[in-house]
Amino acid sequence: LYGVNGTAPSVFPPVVVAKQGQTLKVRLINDLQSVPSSASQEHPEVPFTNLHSHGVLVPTAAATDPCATHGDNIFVASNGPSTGEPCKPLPADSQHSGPEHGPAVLGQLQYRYPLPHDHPTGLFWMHPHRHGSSQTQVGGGMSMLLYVDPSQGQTRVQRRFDVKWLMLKDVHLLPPDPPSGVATRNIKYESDFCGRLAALSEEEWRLRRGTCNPKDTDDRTPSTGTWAFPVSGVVYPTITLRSGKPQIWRITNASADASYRLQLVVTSGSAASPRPLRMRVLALDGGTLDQDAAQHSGFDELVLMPSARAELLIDPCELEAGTIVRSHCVLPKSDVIAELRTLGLDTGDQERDAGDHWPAIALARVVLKGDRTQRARSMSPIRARALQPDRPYSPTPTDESEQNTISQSPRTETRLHTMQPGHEAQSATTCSPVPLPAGHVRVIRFGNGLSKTYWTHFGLLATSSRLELGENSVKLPDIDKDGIPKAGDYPSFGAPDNPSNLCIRYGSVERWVLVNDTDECHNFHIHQAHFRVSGIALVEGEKANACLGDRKAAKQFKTLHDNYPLPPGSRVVVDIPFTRPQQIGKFVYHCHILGHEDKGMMATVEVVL
Ligand SMILES: [Cu+2]
Repeated sequence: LYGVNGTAPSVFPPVVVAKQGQTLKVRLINDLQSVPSSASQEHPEVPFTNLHSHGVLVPTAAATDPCATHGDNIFVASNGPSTGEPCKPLPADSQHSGPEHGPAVLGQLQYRYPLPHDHPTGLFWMHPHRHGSSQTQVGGGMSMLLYVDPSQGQTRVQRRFDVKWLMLKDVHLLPPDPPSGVATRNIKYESDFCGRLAALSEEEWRLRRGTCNPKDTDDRTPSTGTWAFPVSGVVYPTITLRSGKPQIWRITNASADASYRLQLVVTSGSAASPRPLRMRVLALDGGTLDQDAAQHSGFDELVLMPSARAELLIDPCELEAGTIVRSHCVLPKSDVIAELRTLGLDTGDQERDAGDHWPAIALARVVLKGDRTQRARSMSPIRARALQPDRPYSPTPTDESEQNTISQSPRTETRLHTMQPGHEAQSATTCSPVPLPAGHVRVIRFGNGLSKTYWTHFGLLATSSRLELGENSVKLPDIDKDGIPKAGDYPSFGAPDNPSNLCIRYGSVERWVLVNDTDECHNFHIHQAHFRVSGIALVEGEKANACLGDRKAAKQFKTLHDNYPLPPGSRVVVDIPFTRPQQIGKFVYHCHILGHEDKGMMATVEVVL
């Protein structure tokens, strides 16, 4: 749980809203207590923690002195309060960690995040990023939202809407441990705790309001605990839309591991099966959709893997809750009652015992207020632009003609972002980029164990190949001939001389092919960078691609993402510009299912001049 500026720690701490060009200064106070081992389900909690600003393009600025001010540097951690001094470096031999963790301190950590003037506006978030503890700490509730507003503040269009923050984070609550009295979260919970995924009757949905019990017993206080799915800290809240006042929902999946498959359904009226409403998506994962994409972004359901975010336009007229006559909308006289649900999601094939099985939960009651006056309102088109500043951010364009080569062009040919004063990044070079073989692109393979025995092994294997990109195919002739590597061939984070730790020249735009060699979904994330998706190849079958949801259409989007779902067996081609001076330094790329990240599905990137 986080407390901010003196507020009590909460599952839903205050939202930080910053403007482009502003500098955010954060003091991290580590009040984590060691959990007694009798109450812990796995191992005693070692209270190392730190902070990461997800999706935010600021320098890592790893200070040599761990007590000095850092940028978005995850290679430093605090090991709890210090007596006397606000910050005291821990000797290297007492850090209980390998060199991959970086230095640690007792006491406070200082962070400084200078947002560039052209930083993308949108929804981001902050959470701890200590390798090995990420799942426990984020899953226990440690996260908060960060929104970047245009530098001139909210536009007139934005003020037309009511903004709702919907922070989704599941918490598994156990009864208090009798000897210690500590209420703990069972960190070994099973994703099928509430039973395997199946279609629910309306009667069963009523038993799933905000929580589910083990295998759906009616016992409200079972000894094995309750699994709660609060929305912004409240279990099954009511969200009310005043008539004629549309809302923007800013939704974040801040769960450590759980995926959501959101649907908004009308439950009032006499229909036996409720009707889904089309949701308008304006932004995904910190990237505003372009106008054309937003116009066609009517989604019946929206899949959010861990750390995914979406901004939705919730207008009763757009939702087809009203009657439309000649581009005017008339709301019904009486209220329409709807429900925001997650339909549940398999991230792997149940029959092959792969992946996780996230439950169906009724998340919130939604009241669309009626209009007794039956006034006809003129309808305005969807404006994703409403989320953007007047002068929009324009990313460095990638070279469309260079389909099969990474564009490691001379730096003079790549438009670089200018450095603003005070945004200096780390410049000490510790690696030198090794060019890929001629005509090759970088390939990142996601791997894990092939049997239950090796299930805890997760890793990333960086390699390279020529690329043959078709309409719906991604062929890698240099590696496809060799088949899928053995489970042990995917190095885990911290492995010595890890070939997946990359060294990249500042100024390059790299094309990466993300290859999911496993039977379950992963969610690719890279720090300090936004990327564009330029090709997707999927294995056949709707079930296999559940975690992609309606993003199947998203490959035409020009949107810059900081996350992207990788269905089992999929290949996703992304172009990543390393053209911002803030990117110089060392950071990580990883799967954002934090159980996978903690088990090693992460590697480093170092960008050098
Ligand atoms: Cu994963």
